[in-house]
Amino acid sequence: MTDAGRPEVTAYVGLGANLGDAAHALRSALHALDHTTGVRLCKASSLYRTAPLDASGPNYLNAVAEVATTLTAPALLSVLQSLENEAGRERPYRNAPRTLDLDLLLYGSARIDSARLIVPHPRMNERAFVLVPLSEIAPGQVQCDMLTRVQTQVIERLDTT
Ligand code: A4P
Ligand code: MG
Repeated sequence: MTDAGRPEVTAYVGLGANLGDAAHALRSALHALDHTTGVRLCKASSLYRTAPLDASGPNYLNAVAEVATTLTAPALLSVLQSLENEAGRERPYRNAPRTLDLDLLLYGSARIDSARLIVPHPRMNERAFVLVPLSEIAPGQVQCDMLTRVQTQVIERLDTT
């Protein structure tokens, strides 16, 4: 759903969860994003089962979504954080297992470095759980050598949608 006024910007959102019903959390987040004023869901990757990276706990489910949005990047981040909170996200320690994590990966070609938002996401290029689903829906955003650098990370595409 988008509102009139500002031009739409194409943005990419990384989704992850490894607590509770992770598949349900990711699908619910995609649905909620598409029903947020100023946000239109364009594409969603498959779900991927991934080994925790720099983290402990169960395997993650990860995915990436392409949205068209008339929201500013900080406003979009606020939407993502509200959805995390609605999913019961808790932050007991850094990289703790989570019911839902929504990261703003890219916002058009913007480069943002503020106290609460860094775009492109600073660690996205080190992570197969971002680059593989991103390359599925937006191959132009990911060069082959970027995928080569993360090829030892364990990631499995699931057949479910
Ligand atoms: N923040 C700054 N820039 C952004 C951005 N582009 N998108 C700030 C989202 N948030 C951004 O985020 C911490 C702070 O980052 C926020 O206050 C926000 O203002 P958070 O969601 O509370 O915590 P986080 O996601 O754990 O932090 P961080 O540092 O982004 O974690 P990472 O680096 O994303 O790592 N392994 C697998 N297999 N799959 C995963 O999804 N995720 C992590 C989290 C580790 N290992 C993983 C996975
Ligand atoms: Mg996060």
